[in-house]
Amino acid sequence: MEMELWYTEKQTPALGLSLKVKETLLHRRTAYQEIAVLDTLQCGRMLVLDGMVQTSVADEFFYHEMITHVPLRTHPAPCSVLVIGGGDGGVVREISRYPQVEKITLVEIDAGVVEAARRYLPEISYALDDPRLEIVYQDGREYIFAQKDAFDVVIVDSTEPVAIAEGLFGTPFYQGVFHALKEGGVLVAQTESPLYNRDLLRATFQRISAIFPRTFLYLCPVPTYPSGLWSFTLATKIHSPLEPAGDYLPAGLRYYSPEIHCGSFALPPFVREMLEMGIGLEHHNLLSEK
Ligand code: AG3
Repeated sequence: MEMELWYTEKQTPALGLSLKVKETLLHRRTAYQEIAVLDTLQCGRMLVLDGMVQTSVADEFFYHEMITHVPLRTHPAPCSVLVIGGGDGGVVREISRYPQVEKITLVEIDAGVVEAARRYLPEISYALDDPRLEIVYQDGREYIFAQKDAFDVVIVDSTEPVAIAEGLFGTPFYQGVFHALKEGGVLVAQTESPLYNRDLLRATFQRISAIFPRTFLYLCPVPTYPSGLWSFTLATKIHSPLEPAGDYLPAGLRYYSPEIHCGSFALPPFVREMLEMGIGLEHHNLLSEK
């Protein structure tokens, strides 16, 4: 009789996501974190960092398309793009679809994530071979402070704000990003679940909107992430994502479309209220433009 193996991420102390596992392809500890790649029956290969599901072959496209195409099409002419975190290569793959992008920089703290993705997740990581890409193995927080006026778009594809990623959710880091961005620059950061991470989401939105002239929140589903509903905070120096300026739309996308782009900024009342509670009505225009 075959033994059944299941992996459970405890998304809250009282709720878990369980997947039946065919095979554990990798399980190792690096200097930074515990890395696992599991082959699951439901979602195919899945990357798990410190016990938290980062991406699966079955549903990575929701997150990777939305964290990339929304900012890249908000900027009228993205040439130089920085990704912080993102060692699995999913965001780099989406950026590499744009012919006008000349330079992609990936700043990942843990070379172990890049190695794992190259070896076990080729459909997510293949663009790590794009000749326009430079990979820097460094803490994104240290890296950003040395950059001035260098990028059109910065994408923060981090893990949860614990341990190594904590510094990527603080005011000094976002100030660094502001200075690293060129004049028409756009920042996007993954900001967790609006259901399970309310305080973090509110605090992060508040920090970013205290630095950038314009700050927006958008949502998309990610079936394997806690609560299944995910948020992204997008901030700009000039442009509005509600009127996307980019005229290039990559072919073959599976979740992103121009209609989804605009629709994703429509916030359910419980999310709007949550943010308004934190930022006070004087900054409320940031949420209600148009
Ligand atoms: N980064 C955000 C993953 C957060 C998931 N949280 C969790 N499972 N508790 C994803 C990186 C993908 N490139």
